[in-house]
Amino acid sequence: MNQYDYLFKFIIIGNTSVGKSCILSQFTENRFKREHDATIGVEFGSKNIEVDGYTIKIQIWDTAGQESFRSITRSYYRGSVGALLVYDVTKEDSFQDLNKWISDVSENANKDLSVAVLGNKIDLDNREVKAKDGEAFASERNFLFFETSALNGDNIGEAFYALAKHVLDRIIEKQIDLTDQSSGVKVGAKRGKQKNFIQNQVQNTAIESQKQNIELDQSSESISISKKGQNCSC
Ligand SMILES: Nc1nc2c(ncn2[C@@H]2O[C@H](COP(=O)(O)OP(=O)(O)OP(=O)(O)O)[C@@H](O)[C@H]2O)c(=O)[nH]1
Ligand SMILES: [Mg+2]
Repeated sequence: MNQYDYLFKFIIIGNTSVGKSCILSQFTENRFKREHDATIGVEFGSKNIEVDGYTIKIQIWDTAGQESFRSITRSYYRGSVGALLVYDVTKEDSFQDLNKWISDVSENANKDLSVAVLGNKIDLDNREVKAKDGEAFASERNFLFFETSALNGDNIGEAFYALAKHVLDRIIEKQIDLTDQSSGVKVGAKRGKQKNFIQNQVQNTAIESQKQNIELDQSSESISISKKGQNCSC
């Protein structure tokens, strides 16, 4: 049963071996894998979180970073409302390649995608990318920014939460068309029930006030009749 208010579809993209699959498994199962089993095509995970009193189901598509899978993974961009763009802080080239991933996103994904840039593997000592460079890159483009470790879980939950909140705020500000099938957002049964409840309340209030108007009309009619009667008897 889809007991959530909204479902958000997110994609994780970035060079091979930056830790995308580990970020997913750390977020969904609090699990870390030492070995690199390169993702073939795409893998999938999901988790419910609470944001500002809303239950959000995050559906995550973890894509393969290897070049040979690019044409397959590109087809998963469309219909996403959020993207986690990952680089490895110990690999300068994975940071430089973010531009490649961004042009891929702008060619294939929804125009108003919410994006979070994640500099991963901060538990390692051999850093090549400074935090301030990652931060500047993200803020120039109005993207969220986090430095993370899929190994010990640092900032993983926070990054997903912030991206979900960014999307939720856009929904509340009516910047996302929820009737658009490819928006990357689905309204869940929980939200539907609340909406029906509110609609019923509004309808009941309208019926109630109509009833009161009829009673008022009837009583004013009876007043005018009795007045007429009075007039007649005069
Ligand atoms: N120390 C450290 N190692 C990490 C971290 N995240 C991932 N790794 C390691 O990096 C390697 C690659 O991780 P994956 O999650 O498989 O990488 P990926 O980005 O999914 O790679 P593709 O599926 O090929 O695109 C693995 O050996 C992980 O154990 C991290 O935060 N810290
Ligand atoms: Mg992977």
